[in-house]
Amino acid sequence: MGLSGAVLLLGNLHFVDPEWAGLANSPGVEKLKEYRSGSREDFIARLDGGEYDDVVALYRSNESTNVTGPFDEELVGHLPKSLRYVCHNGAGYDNIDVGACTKAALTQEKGIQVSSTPKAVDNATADTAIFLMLGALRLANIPLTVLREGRWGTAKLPMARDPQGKTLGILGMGSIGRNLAAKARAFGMSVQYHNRSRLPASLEQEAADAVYVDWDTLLATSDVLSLNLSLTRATEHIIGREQLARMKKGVTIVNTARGKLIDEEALVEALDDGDRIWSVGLDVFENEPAVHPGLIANPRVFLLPHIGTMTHETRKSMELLVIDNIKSALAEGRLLTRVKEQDGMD
Ligand SMILES: *[C@@H]1O[C@H](CO)[C@@H](O)[C@H](O)[C@H]1NC(C)=O
Ligand SMILES: *[C@@H]1O[C@H](CO)[C@@H](O)[C@H](O)[C@H]1NC(C)=O
Ligand SMILES: *[C@@H]1O[C@H](CO)[C@@H](O)[C@H](O)[C@H]1NC(C)=O
Ligand SMILES: *[C@@H]1O[C@H](CO)[C@@H](O)[C@H](O)[C@H]1NC(C)=O
Ligand SMILES: CC(=O)N[C@H]1CO[C@H](CO)[C@@H](O)[C@@H]1O
Repeated sequence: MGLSGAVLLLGNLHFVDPEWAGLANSPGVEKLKEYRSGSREDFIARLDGGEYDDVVALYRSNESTNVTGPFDEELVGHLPKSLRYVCHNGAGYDNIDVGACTKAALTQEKGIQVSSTPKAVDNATADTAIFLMLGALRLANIPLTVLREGRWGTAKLPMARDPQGKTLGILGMGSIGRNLAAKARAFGMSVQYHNRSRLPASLEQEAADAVYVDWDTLLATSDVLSLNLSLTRATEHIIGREQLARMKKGVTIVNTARGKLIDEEALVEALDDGDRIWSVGLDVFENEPAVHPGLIANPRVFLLPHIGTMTHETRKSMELLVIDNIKSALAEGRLLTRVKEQDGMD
């Protein structure tokens, strides 16, 4: 059961302007409207003035936070009664108050459903984890710096490590973790994982037959530990002083998920304490874009400025997935990738 009405673009598009224009011919789409730039005050005034009273679905670019401010309870309170779907571009949606959208059921006829773009980020994020893992095992920061500083030939280069024969431990076995597991196999690694619940056999197969182990075993026996779990109150600083102390001597730690999963102060201390940690590879930080000076100062740390999904192909796939969510919502009354907090909502 589809529905019809206008679709509103909030913020900018980078790759899919033609597909956005093409949406006008899609079932249920009566009109395309755009609010690419402006301010929160202006946008709210237009909402209150009835300019968007025919809008049933909204394309929300991640950078639209920059235009309208956060998609919080206040903003949700001004949305038109006609609005049923918010299709967000981003795997993370911490800048949307999903609870307020769900609760809008009290004022809206049926509440507002929200979609994000998981899956589309899997390959790029897993690739980044592999890149960081190899970079960290190779202590790549040291030779890269030596070359650029013109010290090749005079500086001493360290002997590094291969991934072959090592054990990769993955914490949080979602679809990114499973993608990473399959890729790690190609480097001759054995893969183990820990998740709050063990995966069903079919998903373990997708994860290249990764072996389920308990938390202690994961910490004590992984040569490389990669984090791929969501940040919640329960997982903040899941890697702290105590966990670092329980890790295998000479471990390499990789994080492409969220910076706050690691207590950065404790990590810097552990890095500075002899050879307990071989190396670290990070794409995310506790207080981005600030990076702990102890990490910058340590040559065994391989750093990236949160570029996990920053490729043409992946950013385009993400934008296309937002368009596909809108199409499916209007034609069939169903989002393709609704956020898990709204499981069971209808
Ligand atoms: C999305 O926007 C938030 C700020 O609202 C920013 O912190 C985050 O890095 C952005 N993510 C992407 C993938 O651009
Ligand atoms: C939005 O971000 C752009 C750069 O990405 C910046 O030039 C502009 O000033 C920002 N606008 C607002 C309203 O913060
Ligand atoms: C990741 O890449 C593989 C190989 O190209 C492809 O088959 C797969 O569909 C991609 N995964 C996702 C979730 O897009
Ligand atoms: C991992 O554990 C979490 C929490 O129990 C669960 O929500 C998630 O579905 C698990 N992952 C898989 C793929 O089973
Ligand atoms: C923080 C982060 O990137 N977590 C992701 C790990 O993988 C699961 C499953 O793909 C995602 O749901 C999380 O967002």
